[in-house]
Amino acid sequence: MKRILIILSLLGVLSAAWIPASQAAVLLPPDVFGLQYDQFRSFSIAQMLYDGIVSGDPWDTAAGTGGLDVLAYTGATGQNNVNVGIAPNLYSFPDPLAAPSGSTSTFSGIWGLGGTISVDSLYGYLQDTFASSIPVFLFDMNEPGTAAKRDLQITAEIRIMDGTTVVDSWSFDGINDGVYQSTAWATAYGLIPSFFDPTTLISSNRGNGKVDFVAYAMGLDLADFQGMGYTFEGEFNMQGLDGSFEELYLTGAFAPPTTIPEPATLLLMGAGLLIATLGAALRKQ
Ligand SMILES: [Ca+2]
Ligand SMILES: [Ca+2]
Ligand SMILES: [Ca+2]
Repeated sequence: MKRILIILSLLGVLSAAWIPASQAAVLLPPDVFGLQYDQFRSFSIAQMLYDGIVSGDPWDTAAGTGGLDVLAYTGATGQNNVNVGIAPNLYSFPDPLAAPSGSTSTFSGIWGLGGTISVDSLYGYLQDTFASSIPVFLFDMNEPGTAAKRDLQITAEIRIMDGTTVVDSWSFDGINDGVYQSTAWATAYGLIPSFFDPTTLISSNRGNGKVDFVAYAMGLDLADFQGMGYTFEGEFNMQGLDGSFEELYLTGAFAPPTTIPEPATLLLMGAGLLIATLGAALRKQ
């Protein structure tokens, strides 16, 4: 009996070790499918789903699914970032920035202002939850569909800080020069052309609280900055805000593409373009 108990308890230890401790990050498609906004690359999920570049989960899931993502900006009241991640490795971060709710069309704020987000804590959260060290941003757009209102403009900068000194930074703006210009607005488009059939316009807004854009800062890997007492902050500016509020999440659920496309991928993309062109030509007849 004692021997059976020992075997059972050993099995228990082993099976506990087999439970995945984190949810593996899903790789983003090659950069060619995204748009460059200075030092960031942004992908439209609606466009990629339409073009068949990605499909199903996790692309089609709702924003903040399962409470694994950190909320950096929202208009929903009472939201916080207490105990985010997979138990027992839970992390807490500052409350999200408060999005304006209809009364004003502009926003400006810094998440992590004053050194409230430790790089080590953010790195730990990404490692323990997604086995990743790269923060990726999810944007749930919420603009009305009319031509005058469906776009919005953004600039942003992610900074690694040593006290009040900037150690490194990544700019998101409309001038691709590696320098942050807070008023060089980059447009988040409400309508985006199909990659393979540019005459077809797809709505970026997927509705129902679903994520619309995934973006990452090129070259940002917290593994390069952990263990040094640094802090993390994100400055976000927006204008052209209409309708309800948008939401911005930080996650490790997705990870940047590791390399440039393989020759086989390029061949497939070429075939896809050829098929799309033939399809468009046939439809015109
Ligand atoms: Ca949306
Ligand atoms: Ca707008
Ligand atoms: Ca710039």
